[in-house]
Amino acid sequence: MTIRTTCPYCGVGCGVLATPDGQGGLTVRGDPDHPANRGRLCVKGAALGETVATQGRLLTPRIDGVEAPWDRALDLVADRFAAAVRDHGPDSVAMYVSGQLLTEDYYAANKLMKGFIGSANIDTNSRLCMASSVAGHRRAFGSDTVPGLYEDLELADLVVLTGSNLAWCHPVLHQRLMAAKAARPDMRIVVIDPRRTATCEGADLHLAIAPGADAHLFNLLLCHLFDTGRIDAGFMPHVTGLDVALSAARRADPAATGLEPCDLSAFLEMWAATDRVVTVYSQGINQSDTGTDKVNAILNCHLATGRIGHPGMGPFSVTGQPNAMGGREVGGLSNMLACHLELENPDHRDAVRAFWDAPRMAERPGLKAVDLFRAVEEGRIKALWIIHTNPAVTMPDADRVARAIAACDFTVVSEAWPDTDTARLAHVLLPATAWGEKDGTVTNSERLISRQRAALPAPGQARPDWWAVAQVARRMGFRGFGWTEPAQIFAEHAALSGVAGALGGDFDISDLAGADYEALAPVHWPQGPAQRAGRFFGTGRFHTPDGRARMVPVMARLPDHPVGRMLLNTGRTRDQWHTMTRTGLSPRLARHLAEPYLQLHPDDAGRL
Ligand SMILES: Nc1nc2c(c(=O)[nH]1)N[C@H]1C(S)=C(S)[C@@H](COP(=O)(O)OP(=O)(O)OC[C@H]3O[C@@H](n4cnc5c(=O)[nH]c(N)nc54)[C@H](O)[C@@H]3O)O[C@H]1N2
Ligand SMILES: Nc1nc2c(c(=O)[nH]1)N[C@H]1C(S)=C(S)[C@@H](COP(=O)(O)OP(=O)(O)OC[C@H]3O[C@@H](n4cnc5c(=O)[nH]c(N)nc54)[C@H](O)[C@@H]3O)O[C@H]1N2
Ligand code: SF4
Ligand SMILES: [Mo]
Repeated sequence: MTIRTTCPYCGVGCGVLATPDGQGGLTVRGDPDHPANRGRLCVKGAALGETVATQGRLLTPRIDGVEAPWDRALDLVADRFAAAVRDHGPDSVAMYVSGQLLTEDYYAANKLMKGFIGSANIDTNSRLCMASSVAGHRRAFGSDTVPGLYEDLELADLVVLTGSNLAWCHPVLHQRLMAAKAARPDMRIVVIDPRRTATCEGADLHLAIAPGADAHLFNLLLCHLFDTGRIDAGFMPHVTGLDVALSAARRADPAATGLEPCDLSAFLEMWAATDRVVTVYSQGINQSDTGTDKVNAILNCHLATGRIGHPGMGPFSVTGQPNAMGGREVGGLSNMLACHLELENPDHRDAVRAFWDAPRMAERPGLKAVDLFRAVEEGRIKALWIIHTNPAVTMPDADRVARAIAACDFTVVSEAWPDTDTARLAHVLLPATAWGEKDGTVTNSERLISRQRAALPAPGQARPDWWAVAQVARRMGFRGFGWTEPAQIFAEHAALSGVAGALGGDFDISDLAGADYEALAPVHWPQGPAQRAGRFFGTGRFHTPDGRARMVPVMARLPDHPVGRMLLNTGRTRDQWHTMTRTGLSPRLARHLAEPYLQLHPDDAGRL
């Protein structure tokens, strides 16, 4: 039987048809009916069948390296967490989770920490990824809302990709863009990236910007828009802060961008003269000490021109992980509450407290990833639970983080494979069902909710992550974790979003609370008749207290670094997923690049 499911890798969120081959394996192909990919898959998605063998998997709980029954492992985790809370307070425990969790797993973890343990010390690897965009959106729109749809990339007359290697990192979306350009060659594509990447091959213009100079560039653009009369007077009643944003932008320095004056002015005029413009951005913008400002410099230009929330126009932060967006919906960051509600807002907290019947709500933001591992290092975190992420490799200053985890009094790691750098440091290892075996939902970059469905049985004693969280919660004596299947968690999450909607929030999927979970077809939020177009902010109504968007003054600066020092940046390779625990299993995927690589210009290499 063929199962309709969703790819577990990038935020494009492609639909996959998976058919068990009868020998424990799967054959996969793209789902022609899925709106994100219409049957396409990239090479990673196409190789999924090569990664589902259970050999080498973590199949039994382990305590200090020794196999143990679930009951003992769960009792131990619950005891140690309860003891830490009792002896040192709720802020002495922490969870570090992942944008790769399914929404149901994520919801359970967030509910346990923020409503029952009573600490917001739960952060996610999305902190390393999307957090600048979240902060930029909240500053400008008053909510963390991605305004547009994938279709906007196809409908635009100009697509600007800045800090995004879309061809490698969101391949199917890139294929859609290339197909749109082939059908409509007048469409222009500009890539802004210090490196010449594979994405540049399909572009009309590559701007090899100086690393970190994007705020200079977009501030120059804002000035150019103003100076050439492109500010949309009709949209200005919906926006505040044009004057202050503009006066900050006036200090931008064309020389700082490192661009040839003719390329720079060509870009400024192309953007200014094109109504249907989409600016796509990703880690070249987000992963920066000025990431949030870079985001707002981009948003400012779209707000000033009213180019937002209409077909073919808008800023577009593409999410990296398959459920980074779902994580934002459940409030997986330590400074967010569920359903885009605000932790600092007492009305929001009360509403969630009442809905959860929560005994001890977190009242203030918890530790963010870097601070969280600092607290671990300093011994302030007595019990730590890491789920579906490998921070000993992927946190900044990874060796220091690994040492901190190793020194923690009590560390639990939920993993599908036993030998990751983080799993090796665990006191308790809990075996998780992986893609192909588990059930739930994910939300992609364009707010499309899709089901992941199990096509294979759970191997050994592997269990879903939500189940382990709920078991520990119950053993700690908490009510409200009695779910027996993910459908119940999804229904609860959807119902809670109705509470958020009633408070004026934009994430309201409450009409899915009673949906047939088994049959749930991919569905966009926003829901509801008025919003079927699926875009936000075209009407000029924002989620700020006065309903107007905020243009944020951005003081562009460049990264602080000694002159002449070599700057390295990081990035992805086309056929591997992060620390490669799954993609590393496919021989086909290893053929793209023979070895880990460093791209260095020969002149630089020679000089160094
Ligand atoms: N194959 C594959 N695909 C993936 C992933 C994977 O592991 N493997 N991971 C997923 C995840 S979680 C994420 S977050 C996304 C990330 O998707 P991307 O952000 O597209 O990935 P990166 O490879 O980090 O590319 C960022 C680009 O920004 C450029 N850059 C660096 N500094 C600057 C700057 O200052 N300004 C500008 N304009 N550009 C700059 C880099 O040279 C690089 O080409 O990919 C997702 N897709
Ligand atoms: N140097 C450098 N560091 C980076 C980045 C960079 O560009 N450069 N990018 C950052 C970004 S954007 C991101 S998103 C992060 C990603 O960083 P991570 O999320 O830490 O990387 P992954 O390798 O995807 O780790 C996922 C882990 O989950 C395990 N796993 C797989 N399936 C399951 C399951 O169903 N349940 C459980 N419990 N576990 C499972 C996998 O075996 C793997 O160990 O890295 C960040 N760190
Ligand atoms: S583009 Fe992303 S979601 Fe689609 S098949 Fe490739 S990795 Fe999976
Ligand atoms: Mo990411």
